[in-house]
Amino acid sequence: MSREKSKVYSYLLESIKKKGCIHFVLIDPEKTSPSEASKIALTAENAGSTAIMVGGSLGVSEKMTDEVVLAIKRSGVGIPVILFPGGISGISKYADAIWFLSVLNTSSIYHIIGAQMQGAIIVKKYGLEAISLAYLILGKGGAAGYVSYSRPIPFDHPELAAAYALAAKYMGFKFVYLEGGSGGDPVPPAVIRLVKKISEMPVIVGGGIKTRQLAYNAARAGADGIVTGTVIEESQNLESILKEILEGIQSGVKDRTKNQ
Ligand code: 1GP
Repeated sequence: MSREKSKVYSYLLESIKKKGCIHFVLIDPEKTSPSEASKIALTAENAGSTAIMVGGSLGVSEKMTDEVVLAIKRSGVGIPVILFPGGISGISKYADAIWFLSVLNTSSIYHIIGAQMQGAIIVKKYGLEAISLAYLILGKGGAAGYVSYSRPIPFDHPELAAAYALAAKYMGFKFVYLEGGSGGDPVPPAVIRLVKKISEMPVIVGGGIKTRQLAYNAARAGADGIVTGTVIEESQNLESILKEILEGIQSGVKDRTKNQ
């Protein structure tokens, strides 16, 4: 993709409008080699995923990020590559855009604005499109919650997540991300539903979505985007797991519309 201002952002919004809920594959450069990454990205594009996210919480250097993004780009993948950085070493000049994220429910100022201040200048230098993302960590929080000094929002308090999302909207964030923690328990539908209802923001959900049913549940509850990482990394049959997740999303959207 060319580096027009807001190009990826507009593409995401249009895709959400068209599909009701979009799918992102998350590739962690610490767990996935460049050649595996390009295979995953090509398969995801063919299956109907909207974009590829690249990032991880631990052990990811800029070189590793560059190598994975470059391999994806060189294999001819046409959908955008969006960085999902766990820190300032997760920024690659070869990506199309970056989730410019702030962990709103952390107890550490560094994870709200410190890393962002250091990274902003690199993002500008590389000419990356920055898409602001309010990152909320829920449930057990996983590695992302631990490394970012978060106070994860309990799953049985959806009103807290909704209040954060509304604040994020008033602060001008473009997207909100509900993170259950990689490989953990997925964010419950009741949380997604309330966040969407109260904030009316584009809501992305990730963490622990491993089956058609879980993708269905999140899409039906109103998620605008669903991220899957672990299940793709661990899969022996990429085509079939991607097909399952995409089918779950589509039928969740269908049933959501039916019941409105
Ligand atoms: C992690 O939400 C993402 O940041 C994806 O989680 O690896 O469990 O799919 P999974």
